[in-house]
Amino acid sequence: MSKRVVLVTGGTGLVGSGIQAVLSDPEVKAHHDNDEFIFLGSKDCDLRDMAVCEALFEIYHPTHVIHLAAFVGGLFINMAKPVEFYNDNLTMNNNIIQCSHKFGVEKLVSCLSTCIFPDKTTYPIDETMVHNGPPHSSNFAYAHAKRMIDVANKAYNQEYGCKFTSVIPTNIYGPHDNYHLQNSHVIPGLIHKFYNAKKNGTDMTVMGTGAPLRQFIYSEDLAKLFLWTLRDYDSVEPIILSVGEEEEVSIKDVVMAIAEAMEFKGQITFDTTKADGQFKKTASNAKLRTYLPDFKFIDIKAGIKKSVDWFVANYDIARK
Ligand code: NAP
Ligand code: GFB
Repeated sequence: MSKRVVLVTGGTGLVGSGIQAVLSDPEVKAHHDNDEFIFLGSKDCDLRDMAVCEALFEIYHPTHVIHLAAFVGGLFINMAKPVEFYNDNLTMNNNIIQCSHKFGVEKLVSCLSTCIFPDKTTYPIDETMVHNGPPHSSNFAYAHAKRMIDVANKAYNQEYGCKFTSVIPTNIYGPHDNYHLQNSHVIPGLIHKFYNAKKNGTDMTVMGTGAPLRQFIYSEDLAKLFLWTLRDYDSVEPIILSVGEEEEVSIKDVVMAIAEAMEFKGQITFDTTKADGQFKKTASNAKLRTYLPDFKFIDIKAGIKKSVDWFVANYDIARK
């Protein structure tokens, strides 16, 4: 079989680092002996610039693309920067999709998110519901930009027969996350805050009520599912990549797990004047289970312990 060149945009981030990590496992690597992976970050190329994007495809002539690159952040930056979430993501996604078609990419796997589903919905959410109504107001711009990936995939498939598909991860966490105190997602944001509180001997104030519910997938579990999607998932329809509904936890559960992993002994209070965002976005992984009934996800407490330990050991190099 001829060599495959797999371009991974956003390859230096949380998910991209997870893919790099799992590919160092000989068992996983054995499935990809014929694949050359190229992991790119924004310093290699600003994908918002079509000319830069085309030059990138001219250099590498990828046969496959895993498109992770995005303007990404948690609830609070989503509320503060809707224009960037809309413009940057729509532009990057369109550039990658157009270049993938122009340069004859055999398969493109892009990334949606369980936060893009309609806010008013029945539960559990499944893949058929992506466009069934407006998303939650807290991240409407990001959600609409991401939904256009699905629209574009179907347009290119209908007109040109392109094998462009997408996955819908739930909230992701793990090593190499973005730990920025204001802009990050909840788990890395709290890990950093607990680290500072422990170091300074202060108490902890957590934003929100702690009541919202979330499903969290460990980055390296997601990475294995991304590689499976690249190899064996051939539908244009998106597929949710998440732990099961029964794994849903509250933000308060996450706070306690991080405090335990960090051996934090101070007081923990909740600032209920701060936003909670979506109360729940419970997603079904039934479609994934029809393909991979026995896939094992790491337990959330074990995953949080690994994430905390990584941050403490790598504080100086962590993105924050
Ligand atoms: P991340 O850690 O913030 O990484 C983002 C990646 O995109 C980085 O490699 C970054 O490069 C790159 N990037 C950003 N702007 C770019 C630009 N203008 N040109 C080229 N590259 C650019 O994000 P992540 O959490 O790994 O997210 C990966 C994908 O998963 C995204 O599509 C995101 O929407 C999706 N997702 C994430 C979550 C989550 O909870 N994290 C949940 C669902 C879906 P630099 O490192 O050089 O900045
Ligand atoms: O990860 P997060 O920001 O995103 O989680 P969402 C927000 C929830 O965690 C809210 C609480 O209930 C917050 O009140 N929280 C507590 C914190 N402490 C913190 C903290 O220090 N930082 C943050 N960020 N939250 C996002 C979408 O929604 O889901 C994004 O806005 C993205 O677009 C992501 O797709 C996966 O799960 O609420």
